[in-house]
Amino acid sequence: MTGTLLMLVIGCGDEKDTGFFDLYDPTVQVEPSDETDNPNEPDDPNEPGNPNEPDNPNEPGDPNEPGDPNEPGDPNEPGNPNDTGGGGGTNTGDPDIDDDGDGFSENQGDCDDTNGQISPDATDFPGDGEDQDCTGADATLISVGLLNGNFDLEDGNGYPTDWSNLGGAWAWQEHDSTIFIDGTDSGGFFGAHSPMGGALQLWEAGGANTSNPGESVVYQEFTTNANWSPADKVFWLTGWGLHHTVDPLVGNAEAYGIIRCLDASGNPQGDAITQAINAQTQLESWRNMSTWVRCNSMTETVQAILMFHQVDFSTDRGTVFFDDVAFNEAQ
Ligand SMILES: [Ca+2]
Ligand SMILES: [Ca+2]
Ligand SMILES: [Ca+2]
Ligand SMILES: [Ca+2]
Repeated sequence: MTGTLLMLVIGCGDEKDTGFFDLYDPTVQVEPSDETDNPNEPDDPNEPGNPNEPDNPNEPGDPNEPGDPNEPGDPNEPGNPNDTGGGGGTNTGDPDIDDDGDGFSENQGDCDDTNGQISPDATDFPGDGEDQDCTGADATLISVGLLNGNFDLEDGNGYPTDWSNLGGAWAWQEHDSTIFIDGTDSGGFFGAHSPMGGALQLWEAGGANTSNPGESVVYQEFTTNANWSPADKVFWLTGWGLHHTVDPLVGNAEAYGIIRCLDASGNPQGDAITQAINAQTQLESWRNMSTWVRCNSMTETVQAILMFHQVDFSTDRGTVFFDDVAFNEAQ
């Protein structure tokens, strides 16, 4: 709104004052820019540099005149602390200059001062062979301690062992033998994931989750202790999701994974959501899902969450299966 208004104001001004910048100012003496330079006359901002005249911060650098901190760098002139080197944009080689503009010079820990995506503040994506955060090595993923991520263990009530169920929503484990539809127990529609084990089944809460209507949720959480803290760490949640012709997702029903960072009072300090399984997702085909987030310094607890979400209780329906979920921190 403000931007639109500003543009309108500028537009009106331009229309009314078209000639403003052309007004003649008798106090400014402008010499023609195409005349031959004269070593004895005052400097001219529009003419090429002259080695014998005083330096001018507005004209291109001259290889033989002293460096000017405000002009673009010249490869042959004496060192200029603010220039970007001959041609600009490449590394000057000066370890005290932040050449790529990421906030760190070499002496401040930038291990690649020609790449603004690499610095001590960058996120190091694990397993890509690149050390984006300048620790000296590519990040690796270390388990946070997620249990029963393959959903092969269930408690006496048929719920997945070690997972908490939030708000009375409907979410629990099913073994493939109980949902198998073609009469054999050799894999069925679970395919590559848990052909003989369990998977998490989530479906619509239909309002049964009174604290978060429309959500069916299971989660595990990890809280600061004497040996570990989630503060300032990057977490990755990965897993597989599937829906099937038996009870496909319809309407705006969808399911996804979430990482949520919480402070000591339970207030959100950042989160991230994976790709969703929804009505448009190919049926009977496991989809790989992943996301990552850097929890901030206030974070005391981090949660790995799997959710089925409805917007409209009457039209958003179906069943989603999750399997082989992992929750890691990057180190
Ligand atoms: Ca830098
Ligand atoms: Ca850099
Ligand atoms: Ca990396
Ligand atoms: Ca690293």
